[in-house]
Amino acid sequence: MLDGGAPTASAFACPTAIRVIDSHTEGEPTRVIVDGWPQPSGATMQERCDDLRRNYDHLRRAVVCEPRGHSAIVGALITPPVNPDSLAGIVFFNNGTYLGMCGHGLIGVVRTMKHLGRLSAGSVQFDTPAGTVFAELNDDGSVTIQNIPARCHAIDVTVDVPGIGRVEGDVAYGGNWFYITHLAMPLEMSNVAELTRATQAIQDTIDEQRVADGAPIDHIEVSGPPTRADADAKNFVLCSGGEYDRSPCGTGTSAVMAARHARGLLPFGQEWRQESITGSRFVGWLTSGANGELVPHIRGSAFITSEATLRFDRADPFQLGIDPP
Ligand code: PYC
Repeated sequence: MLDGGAPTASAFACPTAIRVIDSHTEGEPTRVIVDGWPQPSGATMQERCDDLRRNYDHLRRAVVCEPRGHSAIVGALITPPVNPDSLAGIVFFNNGTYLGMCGHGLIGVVRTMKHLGRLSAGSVQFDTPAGTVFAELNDDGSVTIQNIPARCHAIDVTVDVPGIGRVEGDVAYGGNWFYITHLAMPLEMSNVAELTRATQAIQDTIDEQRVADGAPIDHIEVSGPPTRADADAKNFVLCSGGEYDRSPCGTGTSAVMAARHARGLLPFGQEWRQESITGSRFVGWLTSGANGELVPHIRGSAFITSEATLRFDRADPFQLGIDPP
């Protein structure tokens, strides 16, 4: 049931069927859980996320990892809202962990809810572990989201990465934590394996050292010149599960805008056109919150790709997914 309800299965049991709707947002997949997953407990979205991590993590793996999923899928569990004005709560997760917020995923959820007849044009509010976010379905089918406030934590942070050398970058928060850097490598699909290796080496080094006062960086974003004439920059984003984002990354675009604002390069209201490694694009801009916060807005499009019932056969040795390498 999309809008929640009482737990229907005990922890560590796997339901025999979970219904999902898949979409992609600018190339990056989202799998919305429609039915069959027991609701987590908790009065806040963070408590619900903690409960999922403690008691239902096997379902995260079963739903997004092989053989029923793949490493690029971001799952979205819809819960009842925690704020009376919200339509629903959402907990996002990937092949490795849970996400505070997910920009492409929120656009996918909105498109999925429209597909289910649960949402029409106009602004709607959702609760996430990172905070309350807003989304609007536009007349042309695109979706504009208003993220939680972003902030730049530190600029020009150097990291000495074994095998790569010294890299320099900014640390910013956009619903997830990003280290935003530039590398002398082409941002092309043919170079994804090399980019993945380099960004994973940066993430591993950051994990080992107390970089930027120990900011909990879990995404590495490489920024470079755009390929498209209608973009300002192109990126490659390594996500917290070790997979790269096919979209321009909504939380990453939010973090980049905060870093550029801190450098005096992006005034409020000016568009930032972010191209992804796959050539797709988000258009973002910042507005000022009531207390001067940097409020990111991101526009992009999602498309439904399938409606499916995932089956979990008790005799299946891979009922709970294959362990990632
Ligand atoms: O769009 O924010 C995003 C995102 C995070 C991880 C994958 N996509």
